Amino acid sequence: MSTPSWSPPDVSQEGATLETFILEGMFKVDGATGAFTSLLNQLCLAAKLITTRVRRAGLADILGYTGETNVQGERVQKLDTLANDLLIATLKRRGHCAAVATEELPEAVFFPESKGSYLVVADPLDGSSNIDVNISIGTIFGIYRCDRSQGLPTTESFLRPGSEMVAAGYVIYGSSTVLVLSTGNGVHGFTWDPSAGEFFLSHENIRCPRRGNIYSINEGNAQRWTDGVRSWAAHLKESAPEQGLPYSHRYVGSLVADAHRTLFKGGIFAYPADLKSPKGKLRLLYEANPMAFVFEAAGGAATTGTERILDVVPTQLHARVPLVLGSVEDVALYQRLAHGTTAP
Ligand code: AHM
Ligand code: MG
Repeated sequence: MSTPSWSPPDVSQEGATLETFILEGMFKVDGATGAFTSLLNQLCLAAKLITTRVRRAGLADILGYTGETNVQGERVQKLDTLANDLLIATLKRRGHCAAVATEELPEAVFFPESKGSYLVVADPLDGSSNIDVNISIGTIFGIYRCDRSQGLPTTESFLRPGSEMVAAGYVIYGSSTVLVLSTGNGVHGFTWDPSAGEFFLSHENIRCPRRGNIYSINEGNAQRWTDGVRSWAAHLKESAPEQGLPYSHRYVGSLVADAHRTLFKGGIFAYPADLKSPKGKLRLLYEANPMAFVFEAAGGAATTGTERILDVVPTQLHARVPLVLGSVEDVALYQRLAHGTTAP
């Protein structure tokens, strides 16, 4: 069975903050203007501000609901709103971000005064239902380039496949806060040091094992699954040690937490379409695409079951999609048993 395959940073990387890492990456690109670096730094600042609020949530009276309902029909938690506002305010500064679309808002937010050529998509606080009970939550983000020769971006500017992203990542507010980032070339993890007020490189070149032994799915939905998904889940519970079965089951109910574990330990996370959510539950732009980008860059895979997530062309900002991601062999097995396909 595969074991986690990242190595600790080598001595030369000790003391590398996220900002240093991003800046040194920029120096390697001929003609880089610094705009992308500056935008990543703003996202890093948003992560710092949100983690500070999350860590103080119980003390600062910002747990609980606002009394409003968001565009997804879900009750809005106070921290959801705070994280959304912080992210947008941070991205508005410096002028590199032309527009941002988030899970919390019905429409994208445009910055007409910006000359920037990047679009950001984000789930500012994923796993909201876990906020009040001290379970890991997170922020998920993706970045696209935006062609300003056509003038200001529009909502349609966001309706592009995830394969066009130039960077994506997430922040997990867990037992420590870790920011995982990919600009397409490798995936790196940075751990928040509250005493220094910095993210330090802690997981260089993360690789998702080719196969794992954990499956992650909301088993309470089993009666709503298709026969294919049920057969796949039943297979993973068979007693066949020679085939590495049965798998263990783990399900936090925060995508960032379930995906983060899957990225490091391997195995599979699945939120398939079911009778209650015929198009899947998770959002293509804010959750599925950034995670798929990270998993592919780490040597893993992400699929709807029949199509590569990063190839799906969104028809609307808040489109939902079935999401299955993890180790390449586990994802391939899912596609075969649940959908009878080997694609992609
Ligand atoms: P959220 O973005 O409103 O927090 O909802 C998304 C969450 C994911 O983090 C998680 O994977 C999923 O919803 C859990 O759903 P369920 O409770 O149906 O298992
Ligand atoms: Mg979410």
